Amino acid sequence: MIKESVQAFPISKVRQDFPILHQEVYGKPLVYFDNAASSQKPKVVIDAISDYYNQINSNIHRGVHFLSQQATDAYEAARETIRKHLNAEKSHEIIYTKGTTDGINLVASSLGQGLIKSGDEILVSQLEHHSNIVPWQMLCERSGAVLKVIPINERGELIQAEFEKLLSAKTKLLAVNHISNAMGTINPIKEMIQKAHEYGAWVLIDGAQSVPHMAVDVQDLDADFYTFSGHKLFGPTGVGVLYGKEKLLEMMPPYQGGGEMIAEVSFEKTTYAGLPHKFEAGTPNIAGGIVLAKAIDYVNQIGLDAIGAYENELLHYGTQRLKSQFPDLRIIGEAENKASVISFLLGDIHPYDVGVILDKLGVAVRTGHHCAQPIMQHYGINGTIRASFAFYNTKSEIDQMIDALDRAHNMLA
Ligand code: C6P
Repeated sequence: MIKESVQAFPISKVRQDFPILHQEVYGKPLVYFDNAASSQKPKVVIDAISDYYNQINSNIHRGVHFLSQQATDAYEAARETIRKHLNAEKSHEIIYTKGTTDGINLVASSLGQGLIKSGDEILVSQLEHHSNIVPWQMLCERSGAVLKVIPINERGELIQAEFEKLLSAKTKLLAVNHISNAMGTINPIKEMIQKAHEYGAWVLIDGAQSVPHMAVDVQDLDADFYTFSGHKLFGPTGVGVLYGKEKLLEMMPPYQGGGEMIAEVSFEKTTYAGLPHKFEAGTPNIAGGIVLAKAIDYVNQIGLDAIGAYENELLHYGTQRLKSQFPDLRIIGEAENKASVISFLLGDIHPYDVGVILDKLGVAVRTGHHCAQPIMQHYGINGTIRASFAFYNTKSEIDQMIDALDRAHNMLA
């Protein structure tokens, strides 16, 4: 029996939209708590993929024929849906990518072609996913720029006083996530962007974990770049978005060369297309872009405020149940402002062993370092067990996880 939320979130109706949730694994009802890794897809999204291939599949921007026009129109209409969703000013500030990692690499690679130089400083934080560390390290190696790291406190929050100390006239870029995937910390990015701008630095926000759970307004935040992945936003894999301010994107050289991104090619000289095509070389993930807009429409129909409030309720219920059930449980990351992610350790049991038992009892969690090894180094651990909730999860599922953890604890402690 699914418990309805006290705020009357339409959970029963929502769950009907996700066919994959209604199955058993190893004879137990599936509980999917690995949403931070990749979320499940509503039927409208799944259907839209087959509609695209059944009805309008064709290459875009280059055909005069009917199907190509249809596909181009749908792809560009989807770009406009994404623009509205992020409240970007112009639709050519929306660049389609393969995902968050691709968006960050695009910016790092482009800025690395002379816009970031030896002696410049790039600020990242100890909370970052490897995708928001390694591309900057590679850029530093190539350019002679220096990487600086904003430290965290014991609750897993960025230490703002340390951040301010690191800012200087040398700071060229701040690259920080909106929400930490490993611990769920929500960072005060609006204030951080404002402070970085006081020193003339550009700011890239890794929005992989925020866009699925909260409304994002890039103009209100004044972010220079904001990037996310479709597959965490209830859309397809292999597609994502990089928002960039027009004046920066105009100034930046292309990331990759090829078809689509040119104005004219000759062996003597090639000129590049304008935005957004300058950054979209080759045939893109056309179905992915179109269907991502369907996922955005779906989420907006439910409402991101309602989603955020419901997920917050799950976070508090889950945290309270875990703490009261297991005296030897340690939560890693207890930020005051936190998204629906609980990372924890059960006594001194290895997270992997717990994950394997939970799986056999139908509960899908992620174990390990979550591609955020610097966080694990901070806490002196190798990894955690991570339960990450989405709006189709329920308190009854949390109860099923607690029962499964109880079994694991009895077997392994
Ligand atoms: N985090 C997780 O289980 P891609 O792979 O490009 O879609 O997203 C990379 C990425 C970047 N930043 C953050 C904050 C992320 O959480 C992720 C993906 C997954 O936490 C897979 S490691």
